[in-house]
Amino acid sequence: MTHHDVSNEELRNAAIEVLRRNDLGTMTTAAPDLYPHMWSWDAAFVAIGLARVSVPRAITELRTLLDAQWSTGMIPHIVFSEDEKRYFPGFDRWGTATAKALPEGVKSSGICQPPVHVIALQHILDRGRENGGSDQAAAEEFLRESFDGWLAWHRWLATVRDPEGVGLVEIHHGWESGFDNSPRWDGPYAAIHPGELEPFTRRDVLHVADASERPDDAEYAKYLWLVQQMASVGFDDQAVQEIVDFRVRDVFFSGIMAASTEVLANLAAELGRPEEAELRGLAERFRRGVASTVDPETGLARDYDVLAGEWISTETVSGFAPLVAGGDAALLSRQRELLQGKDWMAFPGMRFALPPSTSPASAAFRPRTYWRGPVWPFLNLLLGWASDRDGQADLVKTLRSESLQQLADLTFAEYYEPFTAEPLGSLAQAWTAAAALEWLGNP
Ligand code: 9WN
Repeated sequence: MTHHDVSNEELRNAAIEVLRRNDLGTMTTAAPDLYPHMWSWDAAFVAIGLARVSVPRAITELRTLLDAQWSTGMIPHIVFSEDEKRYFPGFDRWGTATAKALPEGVKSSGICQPPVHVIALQHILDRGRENGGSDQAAAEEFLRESFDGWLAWHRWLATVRDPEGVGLVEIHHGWESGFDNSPRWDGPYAAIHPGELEPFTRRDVLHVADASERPDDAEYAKYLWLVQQMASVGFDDQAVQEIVDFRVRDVFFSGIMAASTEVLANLAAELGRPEEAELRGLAERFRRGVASTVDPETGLARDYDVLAGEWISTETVSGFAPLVAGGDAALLSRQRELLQGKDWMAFPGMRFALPPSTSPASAAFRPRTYWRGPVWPFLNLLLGWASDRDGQADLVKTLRSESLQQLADLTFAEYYEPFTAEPLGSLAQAWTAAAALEWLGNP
């Protein structure tokens, strides 16, 4: 099936329509049915897409998210809308209402997601400056207004989540990675044996065509067990780290941390802020941390299981964290070769030359199951952004043209089967539409 009859204008209009339908006014839901709330890293990508349509609306998206920032500096992974019914676990089940750091009047989860936000802020500034006038003024005002919030967020990650300064962010739930049921986490989850769990009924499986596209029930019990553990200590950072059954240094999260902190350092420089040097140092620390995980044999970056004391070697797209982080030229060039090689973008028979979440060459590969194989469009946009930063015009061109063909089916699916391009998970997913808008550029 090809979609070459779809014009860029049709694609753009359809993507705008998806964002409009997910728009609750001051937040965009991640998807209409499956995810009726705001998700942290989705919101960053959504802001990138919105900035192509309306700079003020893009600013509103990031402002809503930042308004939910905890007093510790953490930006929560879900900001709940008033929709109580469709998503589980909702605000009540999270048990964050009594957490000391939750701001008054905010309903959020108690964990975080990768810090893509400052990269989105830079996109908003770029669009504002291209447009000039009131868009430019609003974007620059938002930078001044929000800088301290982003600074607190990055400092929280660098201290609370990397207390030893190894340059890797420690996560306490697979959900914090954004790669929920990736084979990356099979080892750490295998070691978790949930204690007594409050009863629950899943709702996510009601919103997809086939339950096998989602994590299974045993996986869900572990996800909820970790939430219950954190709630039992009031989501206190120190206490959580002491008791939680999942402690992993997440290399892809750390790669985003490195890239995003470098952008924040640039913004600090622009504002003449004294924190510039501190931020440059942090970006370098995380770039090195990411590079230090690379398996010399496979060339892929690895996560580290703190509780088991071992490296996690899987063939997932997170192995390309150095490409996001930036840094050492030799490492990056080897990684680009791998990415474009036969186990990834050039795997035989794939519908588009786009990296699947897990390599089809891996025994862990499942073509239709969530983070175990399907292609996730927002990730390709992130890889494109980093490649553009590093002057890799050819790679950007390939990622862009393949992505635009994939997205021309106009379903804006959450993820796609790599060989058939079947749209999977939720349709009308906001960050997929946003990726289309950003790839298209200005009309
Ligand atoms: C849990 C919203 C989010 C994404 C994640 C994706 C999925 C949630 C879920 O959906 O996670 O946070 O319920 O499965 O894995 O990356 O941010 O789109």
